[in-house]
Amino acid sequence: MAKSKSISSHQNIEDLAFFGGSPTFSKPLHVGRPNIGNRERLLERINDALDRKWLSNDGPFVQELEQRFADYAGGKYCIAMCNGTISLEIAIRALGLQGEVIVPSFTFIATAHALQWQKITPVFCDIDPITHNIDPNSIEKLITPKTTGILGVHVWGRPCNIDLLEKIARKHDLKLAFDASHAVGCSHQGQTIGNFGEASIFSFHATKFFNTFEGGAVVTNNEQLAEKIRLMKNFGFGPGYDNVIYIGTNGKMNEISAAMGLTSLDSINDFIDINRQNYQQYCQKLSGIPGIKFTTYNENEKNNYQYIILEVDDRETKFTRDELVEILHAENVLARRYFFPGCHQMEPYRSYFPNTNLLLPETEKLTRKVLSLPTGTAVDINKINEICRIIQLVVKQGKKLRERLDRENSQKH
Ligand code: T4K
Repeated sequence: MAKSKSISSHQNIEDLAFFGGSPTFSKPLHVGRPNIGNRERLLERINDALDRKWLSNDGPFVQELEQRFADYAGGKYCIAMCNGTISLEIAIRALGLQGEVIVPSFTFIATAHALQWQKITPVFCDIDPITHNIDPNSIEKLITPKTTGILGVHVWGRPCNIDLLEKIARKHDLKLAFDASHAVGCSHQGQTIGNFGEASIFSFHATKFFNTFEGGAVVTNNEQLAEKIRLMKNFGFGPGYDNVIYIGTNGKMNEISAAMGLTSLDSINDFIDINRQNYQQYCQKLSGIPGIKFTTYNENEKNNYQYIILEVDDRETKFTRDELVEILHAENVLARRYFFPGCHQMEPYRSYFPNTNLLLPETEKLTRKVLSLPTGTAVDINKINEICRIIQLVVKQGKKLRERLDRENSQKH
């Protein structure tokens, strides 16, 4: 675990770096700092690949990773690819989705773009404010004769309401797939997350707790779908040489990424343990603070605890989420506003569907409240305590903070 360097404990609002005090941390604490497993083992694997002179195109490390990840994610087949976005695009295409697909707006922009890139209209659905996931009760009114599928997202690794989504998909004869980018290592009702829907798509980006530098995968129990995806990610090449049998693209994962993936898999339980300890510490320090809602994980399921998520209710705290983010940034805590402002408020969707915000009241509210704090191997218990101390201080002295912020704002104008 990283050694703590800081630390200046602020006692008063005036001590905050935002108002000219010295920052709590001398170096930035990032959200999404990559986990690096056993470096020697990684370099050994990279050396193996260099010695073999087999660097890409379904190499031995990619094959091993696919096997191990399929077991880990709980599906029969895993197709590793160069990133999560291409994995989404290829899965969507292989599933034959077209026309309109229902998807939450509260997700990373890649989920929506993967549809629009293929001229499929993402029809944005509102979320359940408790789970932050697509609200099954809002789906049916969005279904039209053009709807071909539902793409759920397991936001923060907490599973969607899979049972209800399956029911709706069956009733309306729609394909159901999941963007499981956040959900490596998670379960739903005791079953690993790769078991649900037609396919689950994972991201192994550097910012995810399990990473392959860049990378992603589709996991499915459907053999034909898996074969189609394999063709598509490799230019449509069938067996033998010069044998193109399908339209395809280049979605291949390289051997260095797979070496990182295998090394990350070796340490995945350690990564999760660290995330869990961090989560428990944050939970202990931040639960019960007025106006700050701490997002919890269901302890009866497997979780990766990779996101530490707060909601700021500015009616109680007297400061807004954005003000808190600025205050934290000044202290070198680079909190993030995932997923602000929601896909529907980003281009091209904002121009295509200018009134979608009216249909997404819960998404609109959440995108103004939510923030994500640093975790993983980048922090330790002392750093977490200091981060929480800043939050506790600004909440406790909220009235004073509001007055000072208002004073500074009025001087600026
Ligand atoms: N679906 C969902 C639900 C997703 O969350 C994502 C990706 C995807 C699909 C698409 O999967 P990929 O095609 O990416 O595999 C980041 C990631 O780039 C993105 O992968 C991720 N979601 C998203 C939630 O976060 P940004 O724009 O926030 O990245 P950036 O550059 O601001 O980095 C985030 C933080 O991480 C910074 O504080 C710096 C730190 N960082 C980043 C990198 C790359 C490091 O410390 N080291 C690094 O190597 O999107």
